[in-house]
Amino acid sequence: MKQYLELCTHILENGTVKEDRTGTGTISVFGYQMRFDLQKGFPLMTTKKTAFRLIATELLWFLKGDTNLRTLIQERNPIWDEWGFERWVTSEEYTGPDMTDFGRRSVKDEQFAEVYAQEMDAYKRRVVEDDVFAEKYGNLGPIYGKQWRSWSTADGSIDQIKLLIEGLKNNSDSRRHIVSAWNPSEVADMALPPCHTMFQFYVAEGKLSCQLYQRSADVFLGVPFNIASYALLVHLIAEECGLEVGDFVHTLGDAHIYLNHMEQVKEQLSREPRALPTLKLNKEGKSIFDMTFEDISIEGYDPHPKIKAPIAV
Ligand code: THF
Repeated sequence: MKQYLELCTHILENGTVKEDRTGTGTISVFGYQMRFDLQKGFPLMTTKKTAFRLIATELLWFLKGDTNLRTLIQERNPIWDEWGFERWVTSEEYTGPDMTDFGRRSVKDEQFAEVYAQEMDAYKRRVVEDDVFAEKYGNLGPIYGKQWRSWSTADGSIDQIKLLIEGLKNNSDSRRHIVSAWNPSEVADMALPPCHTMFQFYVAEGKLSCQLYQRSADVFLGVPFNIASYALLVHLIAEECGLEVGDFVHTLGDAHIYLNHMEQVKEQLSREPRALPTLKLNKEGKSIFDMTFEDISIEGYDPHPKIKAPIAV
């Protein structure tokens, strides 16, 4: 994953320090592109241990059209917790301890971190146990799953993934194999407007390639997930369409390293990349919409140890 380490170095050498929505501060560049040949192995970070299970269960959640946190909580996937929790603690109904700015405060203040952990626990338990609560506060709004599988129109909805698969099967040379998650009329209702905003597929010589335009890229925590997630998507769609995998092209808009991730990035840059793992799919006639995590595995993954970092909310 030389490409990823080069991105980090490029930002450190050429980036501008800027304020951001979360108040954490970043160093960023605007516009960058990486390319991963998926024939050469599965692009899961080898310079830090990366939780493939979380990446795969998130992608399957998107593909099922699900936008409720309940499913992820049941799968022990915590990566969207903060965004559901934020909706709950900023609502009129919430009457517990003050959770203003919980992301940053929980890093700085140990006592607060404990109260926060308790509130988060209670929130997650309620999303799993209470249907009415889950409907209201487990729901992240019309994020990826909704836009991919049921983009609202005046007289119904559009299943972009189904159309994509049909298009690839029936008219592979088309230049319109596009899926958009950025729906301007619904952005305001989303817990977080989509970071990976649109992608395009391309077929040549029996190989399926994909390019993603990502408007905002959290380079240390998000990008390793995003690369592996789209690589997995290419494998799934290729399998469905009887194609080999080609390239994943990753185009970034605001590519930033949070200032509280600097030490972690430098640690990662000091490490030597290792051989990439391989992906195994056990599809057996299942549609990609019915696949579960048990049908997907990673072999030969031997990364350097995990590097911890706080997520900006
Ligand atoms: N918000 C921010 N600030 N960055 C993001 O990358 C991001 N996402 C999704 C939505 N909002 C975002 C959520 N994706 C982790 C990774 C990806 C996430 C959210 C969190 C994370 O904390 N990873 C840690 C721990 C994982 C583990 O438990 O093993 C890691 O070390 O990788 C971008 O799409």
